[in-house]
Amino acid sequence: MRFQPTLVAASLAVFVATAYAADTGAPKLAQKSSYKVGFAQAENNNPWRIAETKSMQDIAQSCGWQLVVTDAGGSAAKQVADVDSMIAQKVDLIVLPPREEKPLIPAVMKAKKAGIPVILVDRNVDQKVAKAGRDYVTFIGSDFVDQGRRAAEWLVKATGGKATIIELEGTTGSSPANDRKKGFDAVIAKNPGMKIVASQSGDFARDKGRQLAQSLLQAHPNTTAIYAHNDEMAVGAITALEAAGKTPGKDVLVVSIDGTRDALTAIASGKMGVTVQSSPFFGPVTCKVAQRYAKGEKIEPWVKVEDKFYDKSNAQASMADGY
Ligand code: GYE
Repeated sequence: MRFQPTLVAASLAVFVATAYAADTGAPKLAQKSSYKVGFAQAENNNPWRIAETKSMQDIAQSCGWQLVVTDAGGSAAKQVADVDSMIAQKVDLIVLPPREEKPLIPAVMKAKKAGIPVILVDRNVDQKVAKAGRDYVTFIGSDFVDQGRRAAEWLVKATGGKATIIELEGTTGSSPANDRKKGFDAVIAKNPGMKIVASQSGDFARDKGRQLAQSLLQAHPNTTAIYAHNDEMAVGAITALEAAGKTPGKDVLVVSIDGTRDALTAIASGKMGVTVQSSPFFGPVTCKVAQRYAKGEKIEPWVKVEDKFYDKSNAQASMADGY
């Protein structure tokens, strides 16, 4: 038989059309007075995650949720297994902060197949593969690209456009690490006097951030600024700077993202420059979105969380925002 490109194209079009016609979108949520809700936390090893888990637990009762919380302990594979067990328990709704963008997609798809709606909170999945409205309800979270941009814009001003920068990246393959890098690096690239001399992952963890900063400072002793993708690594970097005999805030400026109490304290005392807020308090907004969804409302694909900015002028007064 001769190869017939038009026939191939036509049958492909029919196949694609059928696949989409059969797809009725993210599973619905019934209107009930009580729901079994699974919250599959990625890890609970830092103040941000602990505050997020607590926010879910705090809202559970008033939202009519019987909450099942799991802790993947920093393993995407364990998080997939946790979602699996929630599906087996037939929860009504799964609230998921996907540790990494790609590995959690099969879990989202499996829940969809089982007829269980998934709301993504705090981190997103790869948008080229899974889509809000079609595969999961929505993504509730911050604009990470913008966070990185805001941190960089402050640094440009504070240094007069001249800096030798070390970047401490978050968890490899996670949406906040990817996007916080994108936003920051784009602003720096426009400033010829600013150079990122090293950029590596410290996994969003304080001690890994400290160790990484220590070795990068040895390799680049002329560093004048450190950009950490979260406050825990920034606090680790401050410890590394002090151990290296440098004065954080004077010899080396530190900028970061989150708004933890330790970061606000470091800003107030001059050891840290600024932090862009990234709120972990997802309980109330997730409850509202779930209620709207159960009513049959169309949910926007991205429920954006607005973030504040903390610097020397407001860090002390904002201490109550910290966690
Ligand atoms: O910045 C970090 C946490 O996913 C937005 O993850 C979140 C980030 C947050 O471990 O501290």
